[in-house]
Amino acid sequence: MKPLILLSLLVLVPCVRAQETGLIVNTEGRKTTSLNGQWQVIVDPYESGFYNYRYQPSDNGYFKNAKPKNKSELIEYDFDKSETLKVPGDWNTQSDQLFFYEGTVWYKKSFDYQRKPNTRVFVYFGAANYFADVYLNGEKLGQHEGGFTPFNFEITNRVKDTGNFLVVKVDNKRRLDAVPTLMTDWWNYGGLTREVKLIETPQTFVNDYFVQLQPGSRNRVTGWVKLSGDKLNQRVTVRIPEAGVSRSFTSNAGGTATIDLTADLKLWSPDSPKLYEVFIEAETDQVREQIGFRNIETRGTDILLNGRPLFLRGVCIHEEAPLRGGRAYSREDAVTLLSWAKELGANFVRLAHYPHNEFMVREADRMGIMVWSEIPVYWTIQWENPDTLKNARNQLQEMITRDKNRAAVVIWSVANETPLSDARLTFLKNLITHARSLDGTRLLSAAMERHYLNPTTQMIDDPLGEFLDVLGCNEYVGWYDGLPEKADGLEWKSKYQKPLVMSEFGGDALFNHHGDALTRWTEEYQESIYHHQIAMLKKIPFLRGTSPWILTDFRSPRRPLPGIQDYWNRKGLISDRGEKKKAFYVLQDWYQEMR
Ligand code: GCB
Repeated sequence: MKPLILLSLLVLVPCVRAQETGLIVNTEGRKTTSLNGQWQVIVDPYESGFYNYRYQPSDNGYFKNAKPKNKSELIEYDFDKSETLKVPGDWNTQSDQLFFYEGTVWYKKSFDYQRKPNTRVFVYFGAANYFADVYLNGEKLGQHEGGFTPFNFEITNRVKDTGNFLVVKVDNKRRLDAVPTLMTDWWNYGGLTREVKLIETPQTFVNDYFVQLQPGSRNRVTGWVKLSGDKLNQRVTVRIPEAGVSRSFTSNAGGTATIDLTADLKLWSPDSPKLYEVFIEAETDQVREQIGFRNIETRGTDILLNGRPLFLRGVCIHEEAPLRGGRAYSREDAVTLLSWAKELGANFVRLAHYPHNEFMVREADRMGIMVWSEIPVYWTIQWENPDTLKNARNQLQEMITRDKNRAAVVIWSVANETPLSDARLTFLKNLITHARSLDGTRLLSAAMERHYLNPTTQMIDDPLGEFLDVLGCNEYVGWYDGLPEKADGLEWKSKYQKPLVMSEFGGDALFNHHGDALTRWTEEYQESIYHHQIAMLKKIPFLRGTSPWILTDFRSPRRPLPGIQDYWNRKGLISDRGEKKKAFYVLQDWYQEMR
């Protein structure tokens, strides 16, 4: 082989991908250094910081953060003289020029870091939408695909005491083969949308763990602890002091200890969201965490929490920042959104249409709100593309890895409104099997479509239903499908003896826009949809939950109607300014009745 060919082959070898050391869970419970704040950015619509003029990857791109070494040297960028953007945060709502921007933005943050001897250091990203190429001190650490899940890279041997520069190329161009694909009904907020931090760990540390009640049991806690490092064979202790538990296990040569213990526990529920302080202690590391214990299962058409049938009084939520708009990312955002859901009378939220930031699930744990969490397998994915499947599996895995110890999470959902085909069924079955192999303690669902058997009968018989624990169904009777009264004469049938969650219904209303109940976009029209829907829903014998669309108005490029939508989907029960619409109170009354 000619040296030149060999060289070009070497260049094509993919760099390390994220997660090779394993996604680190519970970052709040570890020693971290925040890299949040202002980052210097270069907007690069042609990706000239990445490709040369022949559109070949350049080895001298912006990630080098180069400076002219003398007055004659030509360098056409300068991070230090560039604008800044706040991290976490989307770029669209931080700069008017970037409002509709879809493409590449380079982010740079300089930092010093004195690593303690015998420690390891990782850089952790809560999320970057959509594709991230990450470099430290001019060298590539790796890349990550998927806009809503965390990833980390080890930098132990690369981080210097002073003068580090971390550069991230974030690209949010939509792609036909991506997850989600080209068409969505939400804003494609780009950027480092969640927190960025450094995590320092001992040489061998507790990388991940799964500590949950065994399905069907009230007192048996099972799971595993996974160590990362070179001293993998260790004694691992799980302590729950409040429950008088301290049990030790031994990790195997691969660093995994299997956990199995019994404890007298007060179970977690929305009425009593009990969380225990749990200590996971290895010989070389320890992590502390708040964990709730509860059982969620189905029997026939019932959903049982801790053995008791319940109705999921829910609402859908997008990760849209309350009041200020843009991507939500903070604990305060989570508390505001979930408090509104509570005020509505909800004991359940559907976090649409992708994994939300970790504060949402942690606050849901504290506030006693059950969660449906999903991946953006939305509308028309490339079902036959193996890379698309790999990507969806990876996003699913990262979501489950991050949130599997949250009692609040009761449902993993694998898809939203995906059109029937054999290829789609194969794809989704693969995801379901994968989810079950990672976590056998949650219910699996998907938001399916339904069809009319005749003008007054809605039928749920999507073949996917066979593989789900809970049937999810979106319907827009009264909005896309007839007028609100149409709901009155509808009967619902299902092929499956399984619980149904009506995972979406609703219609748009501009806050304070009034008219009669047949005038589109008015609060009265939306209110009327809710009245007719609730009357219809009450008659569905196998209905065990509802999550109408949606808690608050959210930005969508598909919604241009001037004076009404102005690029907002107005199906919120609450406006983008926090004002409650009439329908909010209709649902609140029903949920009050259902308690
Ligand atoms: C749906 C989608 C949701 C949309 C909603 C709408 O069925 O699942 O993402 O935003 O309808 O408002 O049309």
